[in-house]
Amino acid sequence: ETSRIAQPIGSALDRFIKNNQNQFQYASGELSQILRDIALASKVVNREVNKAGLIDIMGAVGSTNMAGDQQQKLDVLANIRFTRALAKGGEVAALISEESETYVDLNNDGKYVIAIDPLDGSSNIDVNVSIGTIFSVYRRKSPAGLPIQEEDILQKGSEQVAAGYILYGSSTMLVYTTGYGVNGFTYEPSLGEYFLSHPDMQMPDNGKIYSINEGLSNSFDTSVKEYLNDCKEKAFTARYIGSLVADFHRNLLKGGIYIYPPTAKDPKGKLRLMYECNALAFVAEQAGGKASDGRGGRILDIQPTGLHQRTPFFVGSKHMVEHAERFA
Ligand code: AHM
Ligand code: MG
Repeated sequence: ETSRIAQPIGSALDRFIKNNQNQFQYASGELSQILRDIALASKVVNREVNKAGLIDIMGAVGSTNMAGDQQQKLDVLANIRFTRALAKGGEVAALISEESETYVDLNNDGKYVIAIDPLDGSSNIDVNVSIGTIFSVYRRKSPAGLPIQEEDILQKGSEQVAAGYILYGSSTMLVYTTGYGVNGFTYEPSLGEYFLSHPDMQMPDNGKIYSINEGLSNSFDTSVKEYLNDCKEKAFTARYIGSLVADFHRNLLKGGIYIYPPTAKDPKGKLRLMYECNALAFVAEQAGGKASDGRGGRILDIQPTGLHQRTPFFVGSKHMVEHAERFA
């Protein structure tokens, strides 16, 4: 039984996960547990993100410690929170993170591999602008019990069994897919729970928003420049937060396209295939949208060759991405 189960708006995340467990290709509560662990860590990170502006003040007020406890940077802290939460349950064999040079070995008996960008858009923390966490869940290929292999880590996005993001915005939201549509949950801080607020999310096929760092346009390919001219001729709306999760989320709800093309500084684009692009590509496709490298190559079909590999990223409303590709 793998059909979509209608859930009433307002379902608590835990109940939702439990009720949908029968959709998972590999039975067992393991994937459910991973999703719960990610949700739990995100609540801790959310609390820390909300206090970000107070850290210096509180630090000064409470600074009796002459040894000088160094305040950890929030992105480092978020990495620790998610790693700990995912290590605890034993389901995860290895974790790869934008914050770590190589993969982190967790438990050889675990059946899953996680890729995560614990706190994306971190340059936005100090200015009180939305930031996010992005995650992908893969099933390992080698048998559990053995040390983790390269083939377990370097999997294509099309092999994700779950993916999603947390947006720390004016509300905090968790949006994820296990391959049966996309559901969005809003965090209720006083209850400490996520509740289903956006069931079966669908990205509009078309939109009028384009999101790109146009300040870099001198070094864009002609095709991208021409597409941007087309957007202006149509008097589209330019919106760029500079936090991928927030830009993506807005376009998911309203219809739009996000582009990070090759630039002089980043000839392959800036964004990382395994921590940023794959998860959002999976969510986009599950919501009826599209994600490509801008030249007709599906993001989810790229075979990664390195952990921190980058790719040009065109993601959003299906017709907009297809139209942008026509200029290439
Ligand atoms: P980060 O992983 O160092 O935070 O960089 C990723 C961020 C994305 O959230 C955002 O879309 C992009 O970088 C913005 O880059 P730019 O400032 O070049 O426009
Ligand atoms: Mg990032």
